Amino acid sequence: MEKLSMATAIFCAVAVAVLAAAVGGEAAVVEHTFVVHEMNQTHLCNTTKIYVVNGQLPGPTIDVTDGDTVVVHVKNHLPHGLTIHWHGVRQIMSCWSDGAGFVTECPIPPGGEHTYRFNVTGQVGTLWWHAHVTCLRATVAGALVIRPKGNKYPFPTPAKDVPIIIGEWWELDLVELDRRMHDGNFDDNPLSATINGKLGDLSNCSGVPEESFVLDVARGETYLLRIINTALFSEYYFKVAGHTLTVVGADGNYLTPYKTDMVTVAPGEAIDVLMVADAKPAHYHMVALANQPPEPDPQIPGFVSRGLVRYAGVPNNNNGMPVPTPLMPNQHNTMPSFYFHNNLTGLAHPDRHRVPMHVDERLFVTLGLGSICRNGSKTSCKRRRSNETIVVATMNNVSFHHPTKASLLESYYDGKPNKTLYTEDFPDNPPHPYNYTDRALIPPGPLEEALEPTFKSTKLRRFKYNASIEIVFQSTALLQSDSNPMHLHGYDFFVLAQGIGNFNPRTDPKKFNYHNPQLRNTVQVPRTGWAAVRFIADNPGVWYLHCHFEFHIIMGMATAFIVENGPTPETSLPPPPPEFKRCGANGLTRP
Ligand SMILES: *[C@@H]1O[C@H](CO)[C@@H](O)[C@H](O)[C@H]1NC(C)=O
Ligand SMILES: *[C@@H]1O[C@H](CO)[C@@H](O)[C@H](O)[C@H]1NC(C)=O
Ligand SMILES: *[C@@H]1O[C@H](CO)[C@@H](O)[C@H](O)[C@H]1NC(C)=O
Ligand SMILES: *[C@@H]1O[C@H](CO)[C@@H](O)[C@H](O)[C@H]1NC(C)=O
Ligand SMILES: *[C@@H]1O[C@H](CO)[C@@H](O)[C@H](O)[C@H]1NC(C)=O
Ligand SMILES: *[C@@H]1O[C@H](CO)[C@@H](O)[C@H](O)[C@H]1NC(C)=O
Ligand SMILES: *[C@@H]1O[C@H](CO)[C@@H](O)[C@H](O)[C@H]1NC(C)=O
Ligand SMILES: *[C@@H]1O[C@H](CO)[C@@H](O)[C@H](O)[C@H]1NC(C)=O
Ligand SMILES: *[C@@H]1O[C@H](CO)[C@@H](O)[C@H](O)[C@H]1NC(C)=O
Ligand SMILES: *[C@@H]1O[C@H](CO)[C@@H](O)[C@H](O)[C@H]1NC(C)=O
Ligand SMILES: *[C@@H]1O[C@H](CO)[C@@H](O)[C@H](O)[C@H]1NC(C)=O
Ligand SMILES: [Cu+2]
Repeated sequence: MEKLSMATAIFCAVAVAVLAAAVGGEAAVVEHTFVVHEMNQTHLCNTTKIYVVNGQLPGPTIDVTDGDTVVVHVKNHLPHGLTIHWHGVRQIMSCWSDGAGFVTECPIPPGGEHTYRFNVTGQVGTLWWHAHVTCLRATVAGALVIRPKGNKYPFPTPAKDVPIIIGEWWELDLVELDRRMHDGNFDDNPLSATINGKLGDLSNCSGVPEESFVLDVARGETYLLRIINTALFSEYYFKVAGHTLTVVGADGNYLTPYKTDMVTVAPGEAIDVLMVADAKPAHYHMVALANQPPEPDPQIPGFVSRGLVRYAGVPNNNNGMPVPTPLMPNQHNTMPSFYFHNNLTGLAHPDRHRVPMHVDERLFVTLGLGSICRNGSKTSCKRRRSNETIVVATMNNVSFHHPTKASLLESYYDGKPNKTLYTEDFPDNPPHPYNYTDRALIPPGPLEEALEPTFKSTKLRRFKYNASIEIVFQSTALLQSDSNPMHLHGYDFFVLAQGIGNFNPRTDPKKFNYHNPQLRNTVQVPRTGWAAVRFIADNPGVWYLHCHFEFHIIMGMATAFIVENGPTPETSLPPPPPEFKRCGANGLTRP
């Protein structure tokens, strides 16, 4: 019976685009049904239970035009609570549809459903969607493609566009993974990287290689690759042998075309590149390789997935010739990521995208790790990776305590801020300045012991409507020297500059690019470096700000911004839409 209804539901889960206006009208309503369910999949001789939408991995692509309305009916057939976040969608005046678990809504209960409804306005390019509770987003994720009105691109219209979703294959159950990470256990790793769900032929079991993602091309045609990193763990280097890539967009905004042989994509980022099939007709490998800081940082296995670009008319054996594989950087060299991101600039901005020149609120935010005592003691326990501590992550020495029974937005909106749920004292600066990028902060030290004690709490920061906000993020070397892909919900920010080492407030602002900075929803704050961003707080609501490395967000590298209402109804957050389901006593939405 249950099986039957599931099959029916999946069968019916097709996208329906209804033209809202008559012939020639522009805005459409694009409607999907997402059935989220368990499925078995076998890789590397092992059958694993995974969580997917409509039987697909990666999940279905939502394909819309700028100005459309998106309606997604999510049916939760999992034994766990679930929310879906529309990553990068500005959600102007529709914070209620953001889908961030315990931030904008409580999870949809097992067997429950929820309708998300939002407009996509003034954005074009690639965004994506993913589960925003626990680690389910490793497989509950897909692309959200936004086409320009009239299909008018600022570059030659590509023959075809192809999502390239770089992810990971986990053998461990993702809910169990989440439980272990909450408990401070970070010993689990994925088995392989994936490209569009395929592990690729560099992985095999008993000599039988895994399937590779294949991109079929015709010579002379231009392809728009929409490269999205949905991985929980790593930033990736991506290359195609024998081909140059031209970066033309990121996070739903155009960029000044930038030619390169390699793209770097951190978790949370979406990078649009053009690839012209202008090489000698043959087969070519594409490679996605995870990078990581070198020792003394803790090491994880190197993850890689290899795919194939296959020209039409070339026989399967590639005419007996070896298939060229791109030469990848050393996985421990993180500088190519810095150079890549630092080379990107925005394409001339229309008026509404003008860089704010004044600053009302200035935040300097350090990103690092710390530890809390396992036994609940505030201060006394053995530090330095002893089993008496749980390693956590911090922003300005606050480790975010995720609510588990209520949502921040509902609490704020109801106007009776429950002080036991959150406070509004997220600090604008780190409490004690120190040499943030000193390598001697990485164990075995010796400097970390005094700095690692920290606390868990739910500290938010409130902003007036229309305030101009500058944030300088500083990646530290405290306990480890990872980069941090920082993602803000509900906004795009201008990335004014980035640098290696400690931010210098006297000299570094002179490097700010006010002319054509990139507009992003995720900024890859370089390893032991900084990035400066600015935005106008013109979208009221409660917006999650967090690192998109899953282990960092679980460890507490997060906060949320409250943006107050403006003076008029048009500048104020409307009441929850009729479909919105309030949080019940058990921390799940009421039926
Ligand atoms: C997956 O496989 C397990 C073990 O064989 C089985 O019990 C379970 O019903 C399967 N799940 C699905 C969704 O097919
Ligand atoms: C989306 O746009 C339509 C048409 O402009 C408008 O009526 C509707 O209120 C908007 N919906 C949301 C959720 O903002
Ligand atoms: C298969 O995966 C499960 C976890 O899903 C793991 O416990 C088991 O050890 C794996 N078996 C092999 C042969 O790798
Ligand atoms: C299978 O994988 C192993 C270990 O990665 C590798 O040494 C071997 O060459 C692979 N075999 C095949 C047939 O690809
Ligand atoms: C742009 O990339 C090149 C090649 O990696 C690098 O040499 C150069 O320093 C980068 N430019 C900037 C401004 O970082
Ligand atoms: C926690 O452990 C430390 C050191 O072992 C001990 O000094 C402290 O009293 C304990 N605190 C609590 C609340 O149990
Ligand atoms: C910590 O490790 C020590 C020695 O390995 C062991 O005796 C002790 O029981 C452990 N404590 C906890 C809280 O796990
Ligand atoms: C405030 O929130 C806490 C934690 O969710 C809850 O235990 C408590 O009952 C709430 N208090 C009020 C007055 O709503
Ligand atoms: C901070 O640490 C770095 C790396 O260890 C070192 O090169 C630099 O001189 C230190 N800066 C200061 C101000 O001490
Ligand atoms: C964080 O705060 C704790 C408690 O005040 C302090 O011991 C620790 O040194 C601080 N760490 C940092 C990085 O500021
Ligand atoms: C927002 O701020 C700008 C610049 O300070 C000002 O010109 C504008 O009138 C403000 N808009 C609103 C709605 O407050
Ligand atoms: Cu991080």
